[in-house]
Amino acid sequence: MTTTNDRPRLGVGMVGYAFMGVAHAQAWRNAPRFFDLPMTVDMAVVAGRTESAVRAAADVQGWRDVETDWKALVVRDDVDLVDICTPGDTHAEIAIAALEAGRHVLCEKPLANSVAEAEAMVAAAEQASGIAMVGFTYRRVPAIQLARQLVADGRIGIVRHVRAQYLQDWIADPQAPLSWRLDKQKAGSGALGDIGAHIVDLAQFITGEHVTGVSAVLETFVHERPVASSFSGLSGSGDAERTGPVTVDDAAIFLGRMSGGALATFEATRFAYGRKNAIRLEINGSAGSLAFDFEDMNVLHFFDAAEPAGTAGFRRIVVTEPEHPYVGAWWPAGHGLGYEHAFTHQVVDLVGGIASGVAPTPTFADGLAVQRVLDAVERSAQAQSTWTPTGKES
Ligand code: 4PW
Repeated sequence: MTTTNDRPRLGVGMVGYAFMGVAHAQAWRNAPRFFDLPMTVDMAVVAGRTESAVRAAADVQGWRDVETDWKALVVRDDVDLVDICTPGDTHAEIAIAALEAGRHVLCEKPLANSVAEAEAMVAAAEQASGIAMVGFTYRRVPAIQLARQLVADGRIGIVRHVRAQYLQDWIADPQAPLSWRLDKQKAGSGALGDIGAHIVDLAQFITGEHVTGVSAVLETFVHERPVASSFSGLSGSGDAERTGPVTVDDAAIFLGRMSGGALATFEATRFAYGRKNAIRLEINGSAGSLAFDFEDMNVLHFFDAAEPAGTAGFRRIVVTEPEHPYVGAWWPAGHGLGYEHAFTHQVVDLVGGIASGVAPTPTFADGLAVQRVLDAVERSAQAQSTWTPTGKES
């Protein structure tokens, strides 16, 4: 086995260090410790606007140096890859600058705040020498990989239905404070882009099909919230005296048609009390069904319609055997993986892609494909063109 020192170095510069930055930093730290990577990862530098805060984050997360301006980070000699963990309004500018500077890019989802921005990012990626990847991390949960494999192997036959939900509850309380995720300028949209983007990507990833059209409703239930006095992760406390507007959707529900003929339903909400990070997918095909819930993320349920009716039933597959993708690098069978592992797998595949020169998916083009669906959802919800009133409206 080659020693770490024989391998080419990959200098990483991360922009943003909050929730997503924490998740990405642990991935950069852990990937080389659990996987045999073809490159030596150097966690060179992290950027943030406030020097004291970014220094504190660098110490905790393991970055060698800090910058207070991302523009300085992307052109540093010790940075080969720029990892973008900022709100969506900055993705396009940072990614395009980094690609033009010859850097590889990993960009958090959704790719951008608009189709136009996402198109510009795809155009920059096409011209660039570097690899560009978007962080639809849940693709790299082993049970999701197994679901895709079973569909590709024809184990559920022709896909008839995709039922996809992403349910959280962190703003179900009207007193939950404002954060950038509730600000259209920063986030582009609300539940739709923040979590709906994941289930659109997963539906397309697992089935190998794409969404061809949608009919949507969006709703904002709470229009005014306390201004945050502190915020971390997905929770914070609000100022008792001051409120501000919510400018995004709280929930998005839409029907879709898939390119292979399936009907799909999508629901993204942060108002589902008791559901913390429930990504629920059920796929029904002509020969069987699959079901997954991220809150039990090491398990995939599989129904095989060929089994005798008397004993048929959903089989609970615990996806922790070493033969499943990524799993063998971690713990013995049955010990399970968590939220953070998919971020580590993302780094493993990205570093492998850079070393081999073959861009890993999801590419920026995949990110643009999801962005087009989000945009269609917003246009459909605004137009209400396929909305047919029942005649009993109140
Ligand atoms: O995966 C999810 C994100 O994409 C996280 O659980 C939170 O919701 C943070 O942003 C979205």
